[in-house]
Amino acid sequence: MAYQHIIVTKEQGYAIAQLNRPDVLNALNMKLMAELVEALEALDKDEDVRCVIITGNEKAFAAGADIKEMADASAMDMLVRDMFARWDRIRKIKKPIIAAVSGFALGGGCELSMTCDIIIASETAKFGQPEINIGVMPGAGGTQRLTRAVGKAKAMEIVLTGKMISAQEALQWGLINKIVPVEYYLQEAKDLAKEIASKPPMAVRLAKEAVLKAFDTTIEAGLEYERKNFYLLFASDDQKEGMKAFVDKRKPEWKGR
Ligand code: DAK
Repeated sequence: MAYQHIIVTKEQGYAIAQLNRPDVLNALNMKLMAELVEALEALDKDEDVRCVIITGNEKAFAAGADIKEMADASAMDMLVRDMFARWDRIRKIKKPIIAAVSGFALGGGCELSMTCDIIIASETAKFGQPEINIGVMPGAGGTQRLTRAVGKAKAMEIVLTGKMISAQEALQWGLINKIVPVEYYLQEAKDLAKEIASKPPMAVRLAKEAVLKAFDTTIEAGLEYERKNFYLLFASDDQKEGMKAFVDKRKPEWKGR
């Protein structure tokens, strides 16, 4: 499928969706977001794909939503564009998504990375929610996901000052998983994607679902949800295969069923 603002490539077991508006630091306009959501939903249904990487380029993951596209919008325009619905669809992707971030991940770019399940950053990555500097505030999860990731004190500092934080700070504060030299950040994400793709897909899917549940439920309801997913996996061929292979001292062969 040909897209205008993203490049989708498929490798053995995983796929990469690269944001591709380099002239504007991958600013997320409506067309790019529509293409990204469409691509992610197609990859979610593709049985050959077990993990997805979203990346940008060395200079920018994404410098936020496209300010030029929003500048003259009225509240009604924003409502009618219904951008939230699109962002919500990313949250509903069942396969694991890794953000491979280098350079700027600001505003909607930072929010997009936080919507992913794992963030691998290059040493040059810079995260931030600078919306306050242009008269608004985060609108795609920045106040919620950032606060859950780094806690209230740091989230307040980032959201209220609009300052950027370095990859090192992001790592220390628990926002990202790992920092690697800029030459390797995509390779690191690919290695991780390959590793996840080698696991039983149904267990991966239900485990992702259960971890995400922790964000919007009580501990009691979350534990119950986890237990049900755990039981459900005993209905899968892969559970039988995984445990039998362990007992037989051989490598399991996953069917994804
Ligand atoms: N939008 C449009 N163009 C952008 C852009 C952006 N966010 N960021 C950069 N560009 C463009 C610049 O205008 C420039 O284009 P030309 O002037 O060459 O035509 C080109 O990219 C290169 O940028 P600079 O010349 O500024 O490059 P520098 O290295 O000097 O500076 C910078 C890099 C990242 C510090 C700077 O570009 C910058 O401050 N950019 C804006 C960052 C920002 O404020 N981001 C937050 C945007 S608001 C929602 C979903 C999402 C959102 C809201 C609602 N819903 C679901 C409802 C998200 C909102 C936002 O993200």
